[in-house]
Amino acid sequence: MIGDQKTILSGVQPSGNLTIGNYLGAIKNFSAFPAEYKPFYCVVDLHAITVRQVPAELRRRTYETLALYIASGLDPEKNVLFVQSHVPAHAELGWILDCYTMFGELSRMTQFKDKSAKHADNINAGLFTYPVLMAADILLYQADLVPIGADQKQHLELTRNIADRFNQVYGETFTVPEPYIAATGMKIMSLQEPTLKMSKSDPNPNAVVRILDPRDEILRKFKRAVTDSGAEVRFSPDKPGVSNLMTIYSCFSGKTFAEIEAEFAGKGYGDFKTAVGEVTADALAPVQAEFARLMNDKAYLENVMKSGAEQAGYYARKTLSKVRRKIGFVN
Ligand code: ATP
Ligand code: LTN
Repeated sequence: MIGDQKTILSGVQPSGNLTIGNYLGAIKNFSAFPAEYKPFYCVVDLHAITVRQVPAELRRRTYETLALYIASGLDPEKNVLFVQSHVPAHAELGWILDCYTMFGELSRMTQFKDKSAKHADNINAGLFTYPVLMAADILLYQADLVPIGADQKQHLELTRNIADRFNQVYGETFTVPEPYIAATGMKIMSLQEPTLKMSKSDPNPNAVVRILDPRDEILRKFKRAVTDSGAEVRFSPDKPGVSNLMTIYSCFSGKTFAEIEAEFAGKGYGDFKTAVGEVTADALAPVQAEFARLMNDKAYLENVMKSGAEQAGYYARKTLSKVRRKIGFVN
């Protein structure tokens, strides 16, 4: 809450080619909030370097992620779109909040455990304190609502604990945020191992459909998607593959699970997988076209970044100066 205005903040890492999991679990929902909320969406490049990045790729993906935000319906006139490292207050508040976060709390974070296992040669301190930087992102803008995929719930719970702890020591300083997790699309699973999250860093290209995949590739990946025994299109825990495809189909078509089950009653998995591919490719086509147009206009994207950083910086500095005063730093 800034003044009497409710705020929203979320972020996506520029660390890979975004998947339909990122799209359905996060970005697509960003434009669906009522106008009374002031929305902040950042490209979290500081978070991305917790894993080794190729500099030229990081730079390109930062532009791409911003372009995808806009192509997915976020109007820069109505949303503050910015790059995290352009607002130094994130790193500053991150450090301060490190001192109000316990080692034990961070040790319990499942993303840290997963990523440590995946990057065993580079378990750096930033990977460990990652969730504190995320808390800083959120608390700087006094966010009331944080749209995230289900995998980020634990980080949000930690953010709430840090905010509560700080407020208890120093008096009301931070808004304690609520997660917003969309009912469907909260967790899109891998097309090859449907019990695992679809992850943009999955080494198996067939497991992941990317927002920018060409139409024929989207169709091919869905045709190869792993399904379950039986031949019935039915949403059920013992059919993780089919249920995941139904979730994707439902998100892109707006149809309910019951409608989808009726539509494919008596038809095989083959027809169903073709339909999921088509509805996905159709839904992504306008996003891809707009993305291509934006990527040809770097100057425009840089203007958006600049204006976003100015606006975000204004609010971030306000919170940071409040925090500094409460802690006892000399201004
Ligand atoms: P990685 O898979 O490499 O760990 P990621 O895609 O999970 O990366 P982010 O780029 O930080 O990580 O994710 C951005 C947003 O997309 C987050 O809100 C996250 O919860 C959401 N998200 C990511 N994958 C999925 C998925 N499979 N289903 C739903 N939401 C997802
Ligand atoms: N940790 C998130 C990305 C992220 C984020 C945020 C999400 C960084 N800062 C602030 C919401 C709010 C991830 O890995 N998906």
